[in-house]
Amino acid sequence: MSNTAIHHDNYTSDDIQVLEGLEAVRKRPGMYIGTTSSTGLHHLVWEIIDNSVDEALAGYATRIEVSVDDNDVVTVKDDGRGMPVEIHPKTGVSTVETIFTVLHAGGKFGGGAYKVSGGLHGVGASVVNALSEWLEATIHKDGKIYFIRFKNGGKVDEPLKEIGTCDINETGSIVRFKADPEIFIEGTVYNYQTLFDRIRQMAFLNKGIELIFNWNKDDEHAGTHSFCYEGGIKEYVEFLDQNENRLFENVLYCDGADKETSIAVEVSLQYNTSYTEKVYSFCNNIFTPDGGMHLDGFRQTLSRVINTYAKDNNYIKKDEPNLTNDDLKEGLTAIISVKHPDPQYEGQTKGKLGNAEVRPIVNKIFGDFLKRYFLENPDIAKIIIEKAKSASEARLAAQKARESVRRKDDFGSGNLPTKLKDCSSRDPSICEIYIVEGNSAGGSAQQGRDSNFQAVLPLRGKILNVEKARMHKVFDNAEIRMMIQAFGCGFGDEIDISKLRYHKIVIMTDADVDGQHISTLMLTFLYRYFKPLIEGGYVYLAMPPLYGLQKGQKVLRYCYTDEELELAKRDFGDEKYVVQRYKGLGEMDASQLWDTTLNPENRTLKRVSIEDAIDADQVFSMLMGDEVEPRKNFIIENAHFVKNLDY
Ligand code: TSJ
Repeated sequence: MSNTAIHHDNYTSDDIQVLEGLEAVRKRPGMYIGTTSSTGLHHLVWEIIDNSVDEALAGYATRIEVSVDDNDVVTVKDDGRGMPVEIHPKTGVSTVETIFTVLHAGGKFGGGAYKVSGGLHGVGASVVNALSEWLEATIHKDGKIYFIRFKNGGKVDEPLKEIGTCDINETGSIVRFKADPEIFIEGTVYNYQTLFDRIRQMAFLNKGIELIFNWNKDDEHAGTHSFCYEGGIKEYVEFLDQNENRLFENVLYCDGADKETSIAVEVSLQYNTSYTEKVYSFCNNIFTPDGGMHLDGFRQTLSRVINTYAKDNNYIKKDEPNLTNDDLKEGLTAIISVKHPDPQYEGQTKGKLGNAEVRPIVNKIFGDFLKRYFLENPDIAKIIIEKAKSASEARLAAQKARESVRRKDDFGSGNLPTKLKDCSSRDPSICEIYIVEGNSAGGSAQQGRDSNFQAVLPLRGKILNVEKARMHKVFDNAEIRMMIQAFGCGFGDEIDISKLRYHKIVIMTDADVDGQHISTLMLTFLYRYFKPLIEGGYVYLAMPPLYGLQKGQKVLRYCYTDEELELAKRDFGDEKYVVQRYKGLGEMDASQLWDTTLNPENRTLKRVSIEDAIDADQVFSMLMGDEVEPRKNFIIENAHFVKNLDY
């Protein structure tokens, strides 16, 4: 029987639909939250937070507190109006109960304002309820405190009741829930960094809202963080550029709204001395990794206004070509954030904003602002134009350099670098290339490998730090040229994965700080010039053992971590052995290297994946700073563990 039926007599078929709804969610959770992995678990938190953010965007809440307790219970609390408690005319039960038991009911109770919930990830609070072991809501409203509790995937446990009184001015909603471990295959443990990053991002994207994050666990992250940015996305750009040298002091910022469509637009931007761009677009607080109409409008306008100004002021002569979008990208950091009452997301992964009406609105709001800003700040206009002109010149020089590199090395002719010890198979799906630090390790790898499908490319010393170098410099580097030739798939914008010669690119370095530095440089290089290879999951880190338990010449056992060593020591009882610490790959002979690091039967590979472009970019510029510790952590955290990989 429908759980709503117990609250009124004449229930209709609509009410039975209610319970079926939540059961459908439990039956096919993937349909509602995409995945029941850790990502899906975190979606539950986003969904609940989004409701509070909506209340804040509507102007009624200013403070949102998110807490995670030791037992993986999440609490979200806001100081808004408090969820409506009166009987809902359609369902005959309280509106709050309806919100938690009717699929997609959330959006229908709001009034007019933009809804974050119900957007790309928004599935409604009822989905969270359906996928929770239990869920409680406490509401402060009209001087009264109300409470309702659900259990076992959304069944009413305690119907809504008044449990006390409070000051008439004290209003708000508190939702606590425990995700259902029967649904979430990877468990219900939350990731600190994931929550931290998203909560901070929400604070950047919604200026003036205070977001508090309590991590009430007994670990190294324990504590409270409060995020509140009066400058909003202006401060977001400052944050993204904290490790960069800005070209001028102020961040450009504008906002505006189109009355007719209720579309609101915010843009902030700054230029720095680097050669890469960090431009991120959002709709309704959701990152749109594939851009869309808001991003198109931004780029069109930037180009149009800058070129018009440059021609009018004789920075570009009448017969000279315009600055291109590529010229304007170098060193650009920008956020484009739009709010839309009815967003349409397009593309395979729904990562692109499709609403065509957004583009002219961005053109108008950002264009009017930028024209005026340049008139009032000609010195800044000059700095930006000169940066773009120098990018344009460098691009022409790089073009020539690329062409000469291509000719010299015969890229695309199938010629391979002499240092490459190739494999005999020509089936890329089984071929692997080990990129090995140092010549001696390269020698062991060459002898130890299975040359049917494993190629080895030894690199000498540290490859160029590509983050700080322009493209033509990058291609002057011999080690980098060898990699490009060996991969065979082109580079940059011209990558053709179907030509990639190896479906596993394995970076193999010593397990020391130097080795980690080289891995980082390699990943930066691949990230900048071979992004599709990382996105496609073709890049791995080899995991050589740290220790060997040796008896005479024989290695009894290899250990890959300190914990493993401790366990191994306990297992050995009376056996006599010495612990050998491998300082470098070169200390292992060919057969040891095969046994531990190359043989697909025994080895451990970590697949490198970049899930979030923003974080990755941040990480990469952070990595290029002087601190060793964050670099180390990156390598460890971003390499996803894949043991005995066999696909
Ligand atoms: F839905 C939910 F459970 F996910 C949830 C909603 C969770 C949390 C933590 C907060 C909220 C929420 C909902 N916070 N504030 C509101 N506001 C309303 O639902 C509300 C209140 C009053 C009126 C009104 O017209 O008087 C309208 C709305 C939408």
